[in-house]
Amino acid sequence: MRDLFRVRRMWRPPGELKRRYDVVIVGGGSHGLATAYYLVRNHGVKSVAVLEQSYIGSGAAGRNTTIIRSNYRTPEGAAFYQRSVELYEGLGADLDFNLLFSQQGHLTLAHSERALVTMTERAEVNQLLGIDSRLIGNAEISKLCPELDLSDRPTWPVLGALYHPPGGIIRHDAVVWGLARGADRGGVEIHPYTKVTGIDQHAGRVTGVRTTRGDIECDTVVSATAGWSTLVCDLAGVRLPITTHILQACVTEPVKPFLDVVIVSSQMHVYISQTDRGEFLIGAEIEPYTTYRGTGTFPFLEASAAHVLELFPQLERARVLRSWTGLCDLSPDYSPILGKTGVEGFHVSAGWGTYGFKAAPVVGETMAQLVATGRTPDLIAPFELERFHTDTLVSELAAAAVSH
Ligand code: PYC
Repeated sequence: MRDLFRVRRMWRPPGELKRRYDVVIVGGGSHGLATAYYLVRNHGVKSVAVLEQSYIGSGAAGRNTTIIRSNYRTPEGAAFYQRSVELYEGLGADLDFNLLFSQQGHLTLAHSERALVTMTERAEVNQLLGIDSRLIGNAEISKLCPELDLSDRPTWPVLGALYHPPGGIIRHDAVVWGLARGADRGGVEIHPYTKVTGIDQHAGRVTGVRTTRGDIECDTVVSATAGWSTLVCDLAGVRLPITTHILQACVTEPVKPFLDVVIVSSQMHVYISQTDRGEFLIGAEIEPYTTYRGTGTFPFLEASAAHVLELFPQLERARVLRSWTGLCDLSPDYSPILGKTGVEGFHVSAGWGTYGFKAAPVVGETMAQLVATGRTPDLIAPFELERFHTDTLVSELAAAAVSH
């Protein structure tokens, strides 16, 4: 009888912090947990602690809009995100946990002749880079999304779309929980509510971290802290060329399922999908000002609602259930900053803007490889912090987020 009421935990409750681990990962979001998971899975590195200042998945991993895609414009970005989609495709089976990954297709709408030209070019570049992506007309859009208003009623009628069939959505909290469980089963310790307050070094090499629960010695520290990256890297004396902005999103109350494709309108800075719970998930572009503000704004709700109704007037009576903001760490070239820094043994995953969650598995795989072997994997070599000193930027501006 007692067993009936026993709580089945997905990972062990945190115990005391040890005095030493081989690897300390700062940030218990999708990138930190994925790095821990692949360290164990691919390299057998088990002496790993993941330190999270709040509960796991409380940062960007729990505040994104769950979109997965790989239709990037640069060879570096396309190869990187393509690998991420591949890993996401097998991740549920790998973790033995249903991540509700729905590769329902991703449509970026064109509302002008100019946008059609840009999207034709983007489709061609995507195809050259091996990405499944093409321009489609309204007849095909209407088959994929019969409920979308394709008439000339909207202020900016739809003229076509960039179609990316492997794109889709996934349950973000399931990704966090599945990775946490996988890492925990491999022996990784997960310590929520443990804030890093200092990073110790000796002779240019990391030697440990200080936390609100005591000091730890270690050989390697990985910062995977998204919007907080500049603050954590400051502790190591590593300056990142990053500004932190907020991105806002909201969901409506659940309605009967009718949207099974991701719709993006760059013109209106809005993207929409329907979650497995039936909610319409609506997001906007980042706010142009820098802030760590955690509350949303009414202008976001007003503008997003107006834009969604241009596309789906039948949602007129749907009520907004909740809204939130997420912190986005934006780099100057809209590509991530990944790998080694000037401090030996201190590695970063940062500069994610609004496209970090979709990279979680490939970040985990490559950062784990870097930590375990000391060598930077080819896939992330173009994204090293060093590029801002060697002027070898990877400009992903044209495909990074919704409004480009
Ligand atoms: O890069 O796909 C994306 C994205 C969606 C929402 C924000 N960014």
